[in-house]
Amino acid sequence: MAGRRTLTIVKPDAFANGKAGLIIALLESSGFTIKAARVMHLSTAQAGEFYGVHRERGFFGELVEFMTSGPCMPLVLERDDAVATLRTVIGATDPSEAAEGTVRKLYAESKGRNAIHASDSDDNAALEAAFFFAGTDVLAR
Ligand code: 3AN
Repeated sequence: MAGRRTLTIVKPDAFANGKAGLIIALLESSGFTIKAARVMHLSTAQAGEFYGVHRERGFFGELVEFMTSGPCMPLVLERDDAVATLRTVIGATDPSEAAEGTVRKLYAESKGRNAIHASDSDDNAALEAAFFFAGTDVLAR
């Protein structure tokens, strides 16, 4: 059975554009409840570790620079079929390809500055949640 929790990050472009609250409202209106949240400014080391899987990609330096350019907000979210549902709610990586009403269609600037991250599997959701939160910082129920 698909898991009920996923990890999202409201990215620095959303903060710079004053859209963080609107994005969180859209997530809540899509049936997610917030189980953990923090506002933080990632270091270069943290951003590089989090996106380590992309280290060899041409956009890696740009991605780390962007993710460290301002505050971001990791959240643990809960609802049925959390990972797949959140991927649908955020839309395609490139906002020009994102469906109407998705977070990225509404709020992303570009493929790089794309407003939000969402875990792509239950296993990665657990790993990514542990990257940002101690177990005691995540609501148990
Ligand atoms: P998603 O975030 O939709 O899972 P991935 O896993 O393909 O997309 O890419 C991870 C992140 O890397 C994206 N959210 C985006 O910020 C960045 N990224 C992906 N492709 C590009 C690109 N061509 N140029 C700049 N940044 C990119």
